[in-house]
Amino acid sequence: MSKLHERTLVIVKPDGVARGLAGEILARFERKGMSVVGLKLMRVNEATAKQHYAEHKEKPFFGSLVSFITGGPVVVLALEGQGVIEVVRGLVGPTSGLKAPGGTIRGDYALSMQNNLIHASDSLESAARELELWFKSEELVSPGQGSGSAIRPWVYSAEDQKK
Ligand code: 3AN
Repeated sequence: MSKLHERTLVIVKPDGVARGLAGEILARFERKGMSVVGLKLMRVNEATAKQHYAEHKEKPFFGSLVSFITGGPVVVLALEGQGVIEVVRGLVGPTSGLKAPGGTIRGDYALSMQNNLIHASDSLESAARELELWFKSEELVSPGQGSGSAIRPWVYSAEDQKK
């Protein structure tokens, strides 16, 4: 697949939705030049939450993590663009809102370790697994067909577009 079509999964967690920050968070990714290829507001059931956080199942905070994310609606995003997995993690910032630097989403809007507004896939493997868990294939648009297609020639150089 073209490097411009790398995809990642982002979840605006219940604290972000309840605080009315979903639009603000989405706008940051749009302004960076990324393309939205999937977007929905939904309630998460316990089974999906447990699957999503499977790597943390032995951690002491697992139960609280699952009840937190199932406790209110979330906004789920699939984003596409060059290097998006790493770039989104950079924009989101470190896990704790207390430590995340200003300028990052968590640094600007969160003051907690658990209530840190947002989840973002951390590798190609987890992005593939999480996109499949959260989106049906018909809910995602084809590569290159997401939002912002008109600005793509300005976001990417001619060299980038050959990748
Ligand atoms: P990140 O979301 O930065 O990748 P992970 O994958 O280490 O962080 O943790 C998943 C989620 O678990 C975090 N977003 C946070 O909500 C929660 N979490 C992580 N560590 C703790 C902790 N020590 N206490 C409470 N919640 C935690």
